[in-house]
Amino acid sequence: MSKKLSYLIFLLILMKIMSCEEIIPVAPAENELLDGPTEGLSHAEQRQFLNGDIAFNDEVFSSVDGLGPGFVATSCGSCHPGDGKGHPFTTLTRFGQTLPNTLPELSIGGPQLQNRAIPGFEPEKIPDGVPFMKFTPPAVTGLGFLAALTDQQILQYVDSLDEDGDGISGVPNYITPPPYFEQKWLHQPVNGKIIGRFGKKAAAIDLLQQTVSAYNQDMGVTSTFEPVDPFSQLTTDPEVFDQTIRDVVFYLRTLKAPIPRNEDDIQVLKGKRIFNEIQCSSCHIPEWTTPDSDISALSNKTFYPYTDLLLHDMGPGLDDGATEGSAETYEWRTPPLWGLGLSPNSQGGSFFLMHDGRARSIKQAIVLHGGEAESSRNQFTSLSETDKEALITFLESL
Ligand code: HEC
Ligand code: HEC
Ligand SMILES: [Ca+2]
Ligand SMILES: [Ca+2]
Ligand SMILES: [Ca+2]
Repeated sequence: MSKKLSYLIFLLILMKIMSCEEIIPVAPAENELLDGPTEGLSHAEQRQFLNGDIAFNDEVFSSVDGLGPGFVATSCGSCHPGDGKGHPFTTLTRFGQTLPNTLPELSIGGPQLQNRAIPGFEPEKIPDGVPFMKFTPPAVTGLGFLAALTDQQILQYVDSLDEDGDGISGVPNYITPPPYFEQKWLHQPVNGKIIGRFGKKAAAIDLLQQTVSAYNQDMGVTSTFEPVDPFSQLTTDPEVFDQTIRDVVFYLRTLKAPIPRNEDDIQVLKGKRIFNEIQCSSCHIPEWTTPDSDISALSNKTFYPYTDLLLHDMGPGLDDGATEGSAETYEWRTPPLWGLGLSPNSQGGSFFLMHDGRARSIKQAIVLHGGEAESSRNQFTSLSETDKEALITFLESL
């Protein structure tokens, strides 16, 4: 081989190596990612987590495997990318839930709009004059810890009549369980109803209910749990296996809690102090501990979701005109704040906060708080600029 040729080959190999280095991204640190299992799962549990992961993220439905006829999206992961919050592009639209203010005939096809349809079908349209509401997809990480709590634990923060006079009166959303509901020891029925924990108005009791209705309402995929197609109202053969639903529920139960970053930073510590001082922590309850669980990795674990899972009157500015369970039109469940700082990663690089994504920054989200949170919000707006910044630095570290 000539000297020139071997030099050329050497150069080509070098270029190849260098270009590979450019293409292969540096793996992000564990605390920058939401996706991943809780620590301490057994091998069998890790396998089920993986099966659920595949069903949630990789299983894309089409008309041959049960999608539609009406649907909103083709996989769970397309709305909950990387298990994080979704972009407003994947917003769900609901309508006709404004009872008792709306005529029942205006609720036909509600509560959810299936705005896409498989070939040969017309997508659903909202009837003229019917108000509609938008919901951006929330992150789904750490939910197993919230699902593991007992109703008794949630009830300790209820103060319906605001007896302590701080202007805050969280109430639970009592939900009529679906026929397939599996009562666990941690649930405490009141007149046959159970406390809802999931969804923006806490209308889903557990992760099974949330998953079953997501397949049904978001993808038009029926199951033995919910055999009625939302579009045609006809009963169909199950289009997803029970086992797949179980695996997805297991996946949601065992997704890790988001890991905070820069916890010891002076600004973060200062912001955390302010968060408590101006009553943010009255609704966004920082710390909880799970009781015993059938998944040992979830047993007796202290975790930091920053929610009370209760409904609060958030004022007329956030009233969406829709009720759910016992939730009024102006009531919202305190959303967890863990993972908040990572939201832009799955929302196309910027923030879309609050139930419909209208807040484009953390500061805007805080300023939109009204109702029971008005005093807390006013305390925020009268903070000095440096204190505001510290608070936001803390929130970004979650
Ligand atoms: C079209 C977009 C879309 C699809 C597809 C979708 N979701 Fe969701 N998901 C949402 C929205 C929006 C909410 C909030 C709904 C509400 O508040 O009622 C939500 C809520 C949830 C929650 C509750 C989170 C919380 O903090 O309370 C879970 C769990 C969940 N989805 C799981 C799933 C699973 C499992 C699938 C697939 C079977 C799925 N989602 C498919 C948009 C979607
Ligand atoms: C009365 C209870 C209450 C208090 C007090 C409160 N919040 Fe909230 N917070 C909520 C509720 C409920 C929402 C959801 C409202 C919505 O989606 O429209 C929310 C939403 C948020 C969000 C947006 C989360 C997201 O994922 O979209 C942030 C950030 C936030 N609160 C921070 C704070 C801070 C900081 C304080 C203190 C200044 C505070 N909150 C005080 C109940 C409260
Ligand atoms: Ca179907
Ligand atoms: Ca519909
Ligand atoms: Ca109170």
